[in-house]
Amino acid sequence: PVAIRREDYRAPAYWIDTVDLTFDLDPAKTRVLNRMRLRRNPDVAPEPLRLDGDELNLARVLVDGQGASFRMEADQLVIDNLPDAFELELFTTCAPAKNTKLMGLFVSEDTFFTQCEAEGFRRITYFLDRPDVMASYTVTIRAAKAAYPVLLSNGNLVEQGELPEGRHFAKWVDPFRKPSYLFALVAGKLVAREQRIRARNGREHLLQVYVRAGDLDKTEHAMASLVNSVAWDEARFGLPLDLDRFMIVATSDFNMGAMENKGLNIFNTKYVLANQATATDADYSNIESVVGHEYFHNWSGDRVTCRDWFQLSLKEGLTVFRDQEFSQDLCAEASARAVKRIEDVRVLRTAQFPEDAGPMAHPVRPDSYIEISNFYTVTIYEKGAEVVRMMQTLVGREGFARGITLYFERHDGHAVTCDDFAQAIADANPDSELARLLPQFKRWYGQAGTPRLAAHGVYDAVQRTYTLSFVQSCPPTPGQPFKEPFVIPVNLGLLGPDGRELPLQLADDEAPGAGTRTLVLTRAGEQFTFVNVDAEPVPSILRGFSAPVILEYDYSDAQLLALLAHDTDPFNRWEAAQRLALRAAIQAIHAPVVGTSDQPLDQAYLDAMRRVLRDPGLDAAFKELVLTLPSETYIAEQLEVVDPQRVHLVREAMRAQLAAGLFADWEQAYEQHRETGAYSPDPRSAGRRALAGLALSYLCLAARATGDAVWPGKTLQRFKDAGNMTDRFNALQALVSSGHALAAQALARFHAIFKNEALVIDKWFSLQAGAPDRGGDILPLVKQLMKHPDFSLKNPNRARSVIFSYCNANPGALHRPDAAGYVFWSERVIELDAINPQVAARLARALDRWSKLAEPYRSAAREAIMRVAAKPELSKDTHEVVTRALA
Ligand code: HT7
Ligand code: ZN
Repeated sequence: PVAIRREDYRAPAYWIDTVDLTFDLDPAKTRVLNRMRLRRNPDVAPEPLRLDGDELNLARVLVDGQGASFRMEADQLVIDNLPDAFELELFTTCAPAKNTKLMGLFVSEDTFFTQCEAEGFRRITYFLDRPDVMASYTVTIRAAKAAYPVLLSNGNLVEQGELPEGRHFAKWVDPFRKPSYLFALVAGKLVAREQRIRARNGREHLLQVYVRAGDLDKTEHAMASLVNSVAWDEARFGLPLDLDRFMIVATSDFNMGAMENKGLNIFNTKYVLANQATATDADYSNIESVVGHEYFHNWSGDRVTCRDWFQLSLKEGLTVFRDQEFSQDLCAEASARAVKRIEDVRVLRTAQFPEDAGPMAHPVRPDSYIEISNFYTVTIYEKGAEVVRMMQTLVGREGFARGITLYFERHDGHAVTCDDFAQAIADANPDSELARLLPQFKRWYGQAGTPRLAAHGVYDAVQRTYTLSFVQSCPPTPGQPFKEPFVIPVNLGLLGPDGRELPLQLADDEAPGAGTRTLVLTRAGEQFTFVNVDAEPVPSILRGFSAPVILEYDYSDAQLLALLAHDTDPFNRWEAAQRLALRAAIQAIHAPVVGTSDQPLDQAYLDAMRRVLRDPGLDAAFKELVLTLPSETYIAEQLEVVDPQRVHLVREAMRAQLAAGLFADWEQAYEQHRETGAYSPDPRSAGRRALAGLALSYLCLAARATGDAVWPGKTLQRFKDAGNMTDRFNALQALVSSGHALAAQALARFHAIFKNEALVIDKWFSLQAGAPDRGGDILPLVKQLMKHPDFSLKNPNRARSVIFSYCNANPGALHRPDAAGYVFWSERVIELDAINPQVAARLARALDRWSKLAEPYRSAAREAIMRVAAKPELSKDTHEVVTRALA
C-alpha cells in the first residue's frame, strides 16, 4: 500500500457540476445509472480523467451519448481525449447484501443504507471521490414498494409515484452543492417521529427521526436533542437550519457513531434510541451530544467542508468543540458544566494522550496516511477540539463567535483548510494574542505529541513576590524528532493559606486582578513574578484544563488537599484528588511486594474522600467523579515500564480500601441519593444516580471481603425493582464487578427481560467481557460469550460489546502472563479483517502501547502483532496499524 502525502495535494483536473443518479435497488444486484456534467479545470495542466471505483461492475461508458474508449488502472476508470465540457454516463452494478464492510451501499435488517465518508461513494459509482469536488445532486430511487416503502435521499422530495410490477420511485433534489462523501440514500420499512419547528428567522422546518416500527417509543429524546441543537446553533453562533426538511435515520449496523450527510443524517441506533427502561443516563447524554454533533456539521462540515482529508480536523475538531459547548450550555447549573468539562478531559487523557505517545501519533493535521479511515482518531476529534478551545481562550467567547461568523461568511460553499479557519478567527480579532502569535499557534496543527509543562513556584517572603517558572518540552513522535515551543494558554489562580483566592498582580500591572488569569506561554522556558503576595500561595495551574498538556508540578500532599478542599475551579479540585490517588498508585506499584491486601491509600486521602462525600455544598455528580479512581490505562500511562497485572492489583487494592474505609459513608450516600421519584435524565438527577451506583458497587465490594450478605441482597432487590435502566444496570454492575455469586442470576434475568432489545443485550455482553479479572477468569468467559446464539461478528456493535470490551477496555484481563489474551486478540483481528477492515483496524489498536510493557508481556505482544502483520491479504486499514506498531 502507498502513503498519500499532504504536500502532494493538487487541485482536481476536472470539476463535476451536476450528478443525476438513478438507483434500481436490489440487495443482490443494484443497478446505478450515473449521468454527470463535467468540465476541465482551467487552472490545471490537461490530463486524463481518472475516476475512483471500488468493487463495482462496469457495464457502460458514454461520453456525450456516444460509446467511449476507456481503460482501467488499478481501481480507477481512466478516459483520455475528453472535450473541455461534456456529459458522462456510467452504468454500474454492485451487491449491497454482500457488503460486510458497511461502506458504500449496504443492507442492514432488510433496509438499504449508505456510508460514503471518507471514500465510500466510489463503491456506488465511479467518481472524483474527493471532498473538494462539489456538485449538485438529483437522485431517483426505484424499488419494490412492499419491501421498501420509504425512499430517502438528500434535500427535497420533488416527485414520487408508482412503477409497473409493484415498484415505485422517489426523486430527490439537494439544493446545496456537496462533496460525494455527504451523499446518502435510505430505503426500507421505516416509521418516523415528526416535529415541525419555526426558527427564529420565521422559517418552518420539518424534523423527522426514522426508525424501525417497534422503536418509535424510543425517539423522543433524539427529537428533543435535535430541536435543542437547531435552537442552540442559531442562538450561540447565528447559524440557522438551511433546509425545509432535516432527517435522521437509525441503523443497527454501522461502523461509527453517526454520519452528517446533508439533510439525511444516518445514525447508529445506539445514538438515537432511548427510553428509561432500556437506556442509561450515559446513553441519554451521548445521544444529546451525537445528535448535536451531526446537526452542527450542517455548517461546520457541510456548508464549509475540507479541501482534502488531511484537513479532517477542520470539521471534526471544530464540531466536537461545538457539541461540547452545546452540552455545557444546556446545563442549568455551573457545577454541571464543570462536570461535563471533567468528563471531556478524562476522555482526552485516557484515550488521546496514549495515542499521542504511541506508534499512531500524528498531528491534528496529519502529513500522510495509507488508509484515511484510520485517521478518524481521538487526536483529530478530541485534541482538535482542544485546539479550537484554546483559540476561544485567546480571543474570548465573543471574539470567537465573531471569528466563526467571519469563517462562514468567507468560505460558505467551499472546501478549505485548517489554516483558513485559524486565519478567520485571528482576522476577526486583530488585537488578540491569537492574531499576534498565529504562526506559532498553528504548531498545534503541525506537531504531534503531548507537550509537557514543568512548573515551579518560589515565594520570597521579604519581597512579597511569588515567581512561577515554566519549562515546556514535547517528546519525539514518529517522523518528528524535534519540536518547537507551542503557544500554551495557562489559566492560573493562587490560593492563600486560608484557601481563599489571592489577587493576581504581575510587576507591570497597574492594579491587581481578581480570580483566574490567562498566562500565554510561548517560549521553552519563562517566568512570571507576582507582586504584593502576602503569604506563600498554592498555585492552581491550568484551570479548566486550558491546554492539552501534561502539567508537572511538585505539589506536596498538603497542597493537593488544600486545592481539593478550597479551589474555586472545580476542574482543579477534581484534578487534586486524581493526583493524590495517582501518586498512591504509583508508589504502591513501585513498592517491592504487592498483593490485594496491600493498602496503597493513606488515611489523609481516605479522610479527604470522606469530607467530599459528606460535603453538602458539592453536587452528587462531582462527588462521583472525585471518588472514581484513575483508570488502569491512565495509571499505566504515567509509568515508564508497565506491568499490567501489577497495575490491576494495585487499583483493585485501592478500590477495596475505599470500599471498606468509607463503608458507613457509602451506606449513607446510597440512602441519600437513591432515586425514588419519576425518571428524568437531567444532569442533577443523573448525578444522584451515578453516586448511588458508585456507592452500591463499593458496598458490594466491601461485602465480598467480609462475607456480608446484606448489601448484595439489597442490590439484587434494587436490580429487580429499578424503575429505569440506569439504576438497574448500576445494580447489576455492582454485583458483577464485585464478583458476587448473585451476579449469575441477575445476569440471567437481565437477558431474559431484554432479549429483544439489541442495544441492551450489547450492554449485557459488554459488562461481562469488561468485568474485573480474578485469576484469569475473563478470557474463558469471553470465548464462551462468542458462542452465545446472540453473538455475531458481523454486527459492529455486538463485536465491540464483546471483543473490544475485553481487548480495548479490560487491560487487567487482556495482559495475561500466558499470552493467551494476545493470541485471542490476533485471531480476532484477522477474522474481523476479512469481514470489516475498519472495525478490525480499530481492534488492532488495542496493542499500540506494547513497547511500554514489562516482560514477558512485551515480547508476547510483539509476537502477536507480528503474526497479524505476516498475514497475507491483510486490508490496508489493518496493515497500516500493525506495521506502524512494529516500526
Ligand atoms: N463524519 C463522520 C465520520 C464517519 C465515518 C468515517 C469512516 C467510516 C465510517 C464513518 N461513519 C461516520 C462521523 C462524525 O464525525 O460525525
Ligand atoms: Zn463529526
